[in-house]
Amino acid sequence: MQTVSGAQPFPFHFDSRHTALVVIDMQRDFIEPGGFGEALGNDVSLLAAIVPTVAVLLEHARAEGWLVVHTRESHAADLSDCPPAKRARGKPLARIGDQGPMGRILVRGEPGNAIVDALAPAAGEIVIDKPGKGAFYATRLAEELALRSITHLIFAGVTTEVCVQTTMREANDRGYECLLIEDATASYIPAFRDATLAMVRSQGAIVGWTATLASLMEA
Ligand code: TIU
Repeated sequence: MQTVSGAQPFPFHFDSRHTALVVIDMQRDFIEPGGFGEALGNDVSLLAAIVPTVAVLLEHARAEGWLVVHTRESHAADLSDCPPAKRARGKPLARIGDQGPMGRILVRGEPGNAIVDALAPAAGEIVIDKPGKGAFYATRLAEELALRSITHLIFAGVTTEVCVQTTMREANDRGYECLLIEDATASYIPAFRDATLAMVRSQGAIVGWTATLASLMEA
């Protein structure tokens, strides 16, 4: 058993054999110019800034032997898994499925849908394509975790208040103990990242814990 003493609101305990790192949506579509994130009117450099930190976390997880899960927000080429409401909303410079500089926006298999090179999944790691903001909705994630007796999830990725928070809430309702790494998550709206960190750990870890990468690595 390991303890993250510096976690908030109180120490987080976990067993490496039952722990997975879940890296949410570190895709070119959100992190590089020309993808979905920029199409929504955002400054993607805010997200690119955490790539080196997530890379250190990923190496740590691999060295510790944790299960590693990567997710990608993505849709089928025929958009059959993209609700019209999702496609219609946003501040569309371009919409999901439209042609962009990195291929069709947020469509599975297109260059822009890939995880950034620095965080590329290694052989044997789980990659979950998800049509929603949460990684449990309409995916096999719950089954993959159950098969491996995973009880604790350590989260990183983007964006904090959208796909990371949604997934963490889904996981919390399913009974997982969830820790979000503060400097390995980012938002296009930094105040929303900070608010999310505060709200997940409020009321006695109502959704879960938060900790810096340094305090995780001390554990
Ligand atoms: N727009 C935004 O902040 N996020 C998303 O659309 N998806 C994820 O968070 N991955």
